[in-house]
Amino acid sequence: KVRFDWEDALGLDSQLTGEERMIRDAARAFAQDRLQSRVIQAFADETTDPEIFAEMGAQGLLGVTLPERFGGADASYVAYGLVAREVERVDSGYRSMMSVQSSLVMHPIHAYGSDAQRERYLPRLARGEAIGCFGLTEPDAGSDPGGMRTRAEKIDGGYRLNGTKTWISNAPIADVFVIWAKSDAHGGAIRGFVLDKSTKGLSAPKIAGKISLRASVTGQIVMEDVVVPEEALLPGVEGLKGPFGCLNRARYGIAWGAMGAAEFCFAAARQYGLDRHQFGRPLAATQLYQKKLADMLTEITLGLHAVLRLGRMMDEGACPPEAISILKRNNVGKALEIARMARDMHGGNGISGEYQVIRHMVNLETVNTYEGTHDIHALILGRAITGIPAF
Ligand code: TGC
Ligand code: FAD
Repeated sequence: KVRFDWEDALGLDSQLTGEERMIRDAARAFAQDRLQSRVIQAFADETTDPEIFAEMGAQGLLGVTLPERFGGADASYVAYGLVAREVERVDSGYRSMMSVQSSLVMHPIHAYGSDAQRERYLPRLARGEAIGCFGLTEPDAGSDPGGMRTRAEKIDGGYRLNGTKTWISNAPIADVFVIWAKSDAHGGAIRGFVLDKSTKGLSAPKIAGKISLRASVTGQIVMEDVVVPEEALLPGVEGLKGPFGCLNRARYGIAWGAMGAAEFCFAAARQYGLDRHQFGRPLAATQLYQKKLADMLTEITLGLHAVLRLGRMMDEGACPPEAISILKRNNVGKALEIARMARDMHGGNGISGEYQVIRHMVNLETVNTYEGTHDIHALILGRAITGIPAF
C-alpha cells in the first residue's frame, strides 16, 4: 500500500520545480528561525521590528517575482505563494508586511513606474532598506475605493495632494508611500503617486489598540497640502485598474498564506490531541477529535492544490481576477474556521498566547476583511456569474 503523508496528502511537493522547492525551504528556515522566535512577544507588546524587512531582503524574500536587475529573484508566482505560506505559518502580520512590500509597492513601481522610479526605489525596497506602504482605503471609502476623496491638484511642475488614508499596513514605519488619488488634471481619474516619507505635510500616525494583526503596524496617512514633483506620478496607469492590478497579486499571495496559518493550527491541534489525555485516553483517540482533524486536513489539501493551479495560471499570464477572488475568499474563510476549531480543540489552553492558535484566529479575522472582504469577493463572483453588479 502507498504510504499516506498527512503533511502532504496529495503530493504538492512533487508538483513543484527544484527552484520553487529551494525558495520554499529557504523561506521556511527563515520564518522558523527568525520570525517564530519573536512573534509571541511582538504580538503581546503590539510592536513591529522594522529590521524584519532588511532580514527578509537579505534572504531574497521581497519582490521574488521581479527581475534580478531590480533585486528580485525572477521567480514564479508559485514561488511567491510558497513564501507567503511559510511566513504566514508563523503570523499573518509578518506575511502582510512581506506582501505589501512585494505586491503593493514594488509591483506598481515596476509595472507602472518610469525607469527613473524603478532605479530609484526597487533595489532599496528589495533589500528591505526602504519600507513601503500602499494607500487606497479611506475613512469613507473601504469596499468602494472609487468613492475616495483624496485629490491631486495640478500645480506648476507637479501636484498638490490632500486627503486621508486609513488602515494602512506599514504606514507609521514606511519610507515610500504609494498613494492613489483622484487627479483633476486627468479628468478626475484615479492616479498613483510615489511619495517619500520626508515630504512636507505628510504624516502617518499609528492606529494603536488592535486586537488582531498586532505584530504588523497599521496607521493612517494624512496629507495636508503635500507638494510633489511631476516625477512622483506613476505614468503607466490610469483608473481603478491600477490599484486592482496590485491587489490581484496580493490577494493571490493571501490565498496561499492563509493555508500556512491553517496548517500551523491543524498541526498544533493534532499534536495537542496526541499529548493531552482525558477520560483515560488521548483526546486524539476520540471520534469527534479525529473528525475535526479530517475536516481540517481535507480543506487544507483542497485549498493548497487549488492555489497551486491558480499560481500556474498566473505564471502563464492566464488568470482572470475572479479566479483569484474564489481562492482569496474560500481559503481565508476555511483557514478562519480551522483556526477557530483548533482553538476549541486546545480547550482552555487554546486562549493562551503560548499555544498560538488564538493569535492565528484573531489575525485571520483581519485577513478575511482586507484586500476585499469575504462578501465583496462573493459579489465579484456573483457579477461574473450573472452579469449583474450587486455591490
Ligand atoms: P469596476 O467597475 O469593477 O472596475 C473599475 C476598473 O477597474 C478594472 N478592474 C480590474 N482590473 C484589474 N484587476 C481587477 N481585479 C479589477 N477589477 C476591476 C475594471 O476593468 C475597470 O477598468 P476600466 O478600464 O473599465 O476603468 O469597479 P467598482 O468600483 O465597481 O469596483 C467594485 C469592487 C467591489 C470589485 C472593488 O471596488 C473592490 O474590489 N473592492 C474591494 C476593495 C479592496 O480590496 N481594498 C483593498 C485595499 S488594500 C488592502 O487591503 C491591503 S491589506 C494588505 C496587507 O496588509 O496584506
Ligand atoms: P466596509 O466597506 O465599510 O464594509 C463593512 C461591511 O459591509 C463588510 O462586512 C462588507 O463586506 C460589507 N459590505 C460593504 N459593501 C457591501 C455591499 N455592497 N453589499 C454587501 N455588503 C457590503 N487598505 C489599504 O489601502 N492599504 C493597506 O495596507 C491596508 N491594510 C489594512 C490592514 C488592516 C489591519 C486592516 C484591518 C485593513 C487594512 N486595509 C488596508 C483596509 C481594508 O482593505 C478595508 O478595511 C477593507 O477593504 C474593507 O473596507 P472597510 O473597512 O471600509 O469596510
